Amino acid sequence: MKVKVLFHDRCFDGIASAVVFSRFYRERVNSRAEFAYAGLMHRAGRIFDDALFDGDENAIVDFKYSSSDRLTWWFDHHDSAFLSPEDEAHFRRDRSGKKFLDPSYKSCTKLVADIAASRFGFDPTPLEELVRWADIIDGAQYPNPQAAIDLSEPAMKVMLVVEAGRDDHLPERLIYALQERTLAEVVQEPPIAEWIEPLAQWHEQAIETIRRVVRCERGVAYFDVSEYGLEGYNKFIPYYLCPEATYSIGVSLSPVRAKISVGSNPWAPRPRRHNLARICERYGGGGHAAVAAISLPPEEIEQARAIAQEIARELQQPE
Ligand SMILES: [Mn+2]
Repeated sequence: MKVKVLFHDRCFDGIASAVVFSRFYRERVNSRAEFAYAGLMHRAGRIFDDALFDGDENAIVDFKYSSSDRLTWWFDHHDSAFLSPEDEAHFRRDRSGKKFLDPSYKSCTKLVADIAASRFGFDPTPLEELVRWADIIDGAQYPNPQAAIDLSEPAMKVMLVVEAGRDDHLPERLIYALQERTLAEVVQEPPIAEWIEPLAQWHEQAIETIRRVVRCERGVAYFDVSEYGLEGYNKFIPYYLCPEATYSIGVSLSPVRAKISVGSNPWAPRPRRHNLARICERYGGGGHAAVAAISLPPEEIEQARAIAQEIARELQQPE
């Protein structure tokens, strides 16, 4: 009996959702299930390949819906949860009682924990700390930008490793470890413990790189790090550098995508006035009202820059 769990990759909430789902499934559905994991990333073009759904049960957590009839469980909290109106209609018709969307949740991890508890009798108490941190991290509930880029807390070290780590087996390793042990224990275990110091130095360099290129103009922090090969950086760095900004727009480039990241500053003196998911959907992207993104093929980096500048003009305050 194999359960395939597909999760939002390079994302603390994606990993934590997979942890909670797996433990729930083992405890309340089938204790002899064997798990396999695969991360999903937003990219230009086709996201789901039917080969991904190769379990006896197939679950997606913290990521877009698929209308594949092989998909048996789905949990998401994104505003942009569907790739097409047909997918949305497919979800609305579903009567399995195993597919859930609630964009009012700050984290998908808490959505999985709450539904597993209320509908399936799961006890999420042992995972309370993980659920609480997923809500803080995905919901940007830090007291200030300094706290959002500080690495003292074990959860913040795990977030750094998840977002910036480069080992292919890392997400799976973390998903198994966090089902059994606390965040503080997991960051002291090899090989994760050895990755933290070099990644912490890389994080400091990322702050310096963004400091060099960021322009803070009329409420928008704009930065293009595509020439620096910088990706997986902490998305709160722009607000640490430009505390007055209401919005941030970043352009980055990796071998698989040119990415435009659009975010809003949780501590901004002037509140957010736009739904960023809706803006990004116009360009084929999506996300949440407060943070969203667009992915293009890497060779379309010039187009990505043009879109980023167009969105910057739309979000800037009038002079
Ligand atoms: Mn999430």
